[in-house]
Amino acid sequence: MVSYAQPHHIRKHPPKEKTNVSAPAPFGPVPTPAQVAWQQMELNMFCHFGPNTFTGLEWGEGTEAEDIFNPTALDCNQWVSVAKNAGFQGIILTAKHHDGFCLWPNPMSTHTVRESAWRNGKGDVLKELSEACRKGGVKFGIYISPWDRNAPTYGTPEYNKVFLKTLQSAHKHYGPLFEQWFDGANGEGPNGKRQVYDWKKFNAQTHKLQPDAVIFSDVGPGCRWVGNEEGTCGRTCWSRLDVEGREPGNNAPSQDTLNAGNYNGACWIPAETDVSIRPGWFWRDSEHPKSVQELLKIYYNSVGRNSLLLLNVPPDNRGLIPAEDSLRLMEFRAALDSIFAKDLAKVVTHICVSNIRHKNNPNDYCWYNISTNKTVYEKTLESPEFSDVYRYDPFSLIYETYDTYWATDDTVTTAWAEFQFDEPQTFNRVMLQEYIPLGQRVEKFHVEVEDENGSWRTIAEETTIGYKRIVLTETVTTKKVRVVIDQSRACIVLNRLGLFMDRILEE
Ligand code: FUL
Repeated sequence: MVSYAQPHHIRKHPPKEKTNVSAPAPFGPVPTPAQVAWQQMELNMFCHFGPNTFTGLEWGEGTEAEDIFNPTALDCNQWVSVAKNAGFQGIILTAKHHDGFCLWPNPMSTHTVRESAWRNGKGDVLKELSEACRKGGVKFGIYISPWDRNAPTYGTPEYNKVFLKTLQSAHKHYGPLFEQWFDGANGEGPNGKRQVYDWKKFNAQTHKLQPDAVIFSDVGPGCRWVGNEEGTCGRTCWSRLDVEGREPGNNAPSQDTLNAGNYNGACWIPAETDVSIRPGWFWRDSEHPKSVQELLKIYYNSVGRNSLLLLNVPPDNRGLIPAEDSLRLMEFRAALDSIFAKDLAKVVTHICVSNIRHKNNPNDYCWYNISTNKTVYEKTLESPEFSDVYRYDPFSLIYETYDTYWATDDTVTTAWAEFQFDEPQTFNRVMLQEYIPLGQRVEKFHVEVEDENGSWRTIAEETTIGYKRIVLTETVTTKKVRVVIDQSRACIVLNRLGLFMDRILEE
């Protein structure tokens, strides 16, 4: 066996730009830095908690006595430690659900923790959780439902002012927030009327008070609902959406559109997949968490399809994440680690690509042609030039540094990258990432492997990649794998290619 150093040991830092090759121009709408940071979180925890935790309802009436809310052992540090150990980057809490009950002493309401018996009306869940998150290094976000079945002004123009002040009271005291979650539900209030929401003002004030908070709703503007609550993002998923003339709720794009995005959508509004670990959003004694297998499927169908997974883990009536959920999350984490901790692509010995962005680079110093009829560039780990730096190096595909990528010439929208190994590798997951700060480009690709007889076989054909795509394949053992980008809407800009073996959901 040939011994070689693993490339990520050789080059710890992102390559510096050594040539004067210009970077690819952005294609279409692109994410803001806050949207990129949000997407990189990948896995967040949702906490539905409030009067429903004590009544067993999914949608409270708004008439529940405040005293119903009385967790006996609330400990937000426990929520944070469960979240951290499970690998969640952020927590989003239902600060106010449709029943109107506020988990903080909102001055605009008389239906809050302040009016409850819990801690003699001195408790504040938003304060405790935001502090626990800060201490634990987990980002904090809130869900504040515009629909309010308790607010007396609901259904009148006055309510929009009350709601703006409600937002303000939460945004001013418990930030920084990484996400503001707006539900589109728009039912009747206590007087039987529906509200005409002033979304423009809700969003503008949120941006002003919490500039880094990505705003979730059916239509963004920061991120969008994935169109279902089953944990399934579209197999084709564009992070682009047309929202002109649209609003959350009844006037939202169709659920299919939310699931797949719009091919030519004018705005960058990536999909967020919200789903509960249990059948309901709120805790109930009679319900139990999903299996690790189900959670893994959800992970592949969300994070693995260019979406972020917001997994709801509801605290119980003690104010704690139940042991069975936290155990399940630890099993889920162990499963993810068993699959993704070892990236087989990193033991690659040769990477060949059909094109590399190199025009204006007169020396073309570390690549040479290995094919007569195609322009193919190759660099091996043994080659002395390996430590040379090159900005659009296909070896960027195996480095975890986010801002380095393999890119093709501007006119090249079909290309392939071939990975060769000294020893056969066995895998069934192919992970790809586009460098989304420059937009989303790929619309068709496939994966091929070479068998022992030297013939190539296609093991997967897919459409979009986006921030992250994990392709599920049969289990293959091979010394050569090729990712072929069949169609891209502009030159190809890929920053990761990983190969993994999943022995838990082997299909
Ligand atoms: C829905 C709400 O109506 C549910 O109660 C839950 O909060 C879910 C996350 O969003 O639209």
